[in-house]
Amino acid sequence: MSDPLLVEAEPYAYAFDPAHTALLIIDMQRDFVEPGGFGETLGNDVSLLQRVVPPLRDVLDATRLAGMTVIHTREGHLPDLSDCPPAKLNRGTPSLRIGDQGPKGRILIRGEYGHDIVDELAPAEGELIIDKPGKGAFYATDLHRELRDRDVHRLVVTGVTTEVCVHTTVREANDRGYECLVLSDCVGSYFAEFQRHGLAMIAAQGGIFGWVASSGHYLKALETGSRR
Ligand code: C5J
Repeated sequence: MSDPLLVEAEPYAYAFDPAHTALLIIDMQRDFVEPGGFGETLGNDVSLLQRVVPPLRDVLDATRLAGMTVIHTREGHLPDLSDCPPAKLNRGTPSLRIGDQGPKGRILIRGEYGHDIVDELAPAEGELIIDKPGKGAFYATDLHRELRDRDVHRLVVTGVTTEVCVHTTVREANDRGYECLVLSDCVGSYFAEFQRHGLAMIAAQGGIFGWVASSGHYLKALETGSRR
């Protein structure tokens, strides 16, 4: 095995071997990032999430160039809603509920335009897409098996939202033995304080859930690797 690449990170440097590491892009779907989708029906300002797209695009390009595994997730439900618990369906007072017709199709329903990933980050041929009914990417999906099949033990985690699907997935991954690096400018929240505290919670206590670094530090490590 070659020497691992080192990323300057909190709480200390994150070491990874690109051959055993995947970039995980969580729920960069129109339903969360663009107006007229699930995020907006909950009363959120979606422009805050759009900031994530340019740095994440750079990370995606460099990760593909490095030949690493790239995995995309999408949160959503079957058209008959049989995989959507009533607790999720009936929660709160959104302007439209999951399954209702919105400007981008039925809200958070698989196969609808709004459910798909934004154009800038569209999956390339051969990249795995995990459709998940929950907030965590491991719940009711094949993600753990797919990662084991690829001999992947480390995850570079990006996407939205920081305190919901990113956090849930990092916690699930951590409990399954994965070492997660979260890229601070490639994850986004509708709430500035949740973004700040969500990131702090991951790296606190010696990295209780994982590591946090900027995309610049991750890209620098990949560049160093390609010059070896
Ligand atoms: C939410 C997500 N926020 N992808 N989903 O409901 O974080």
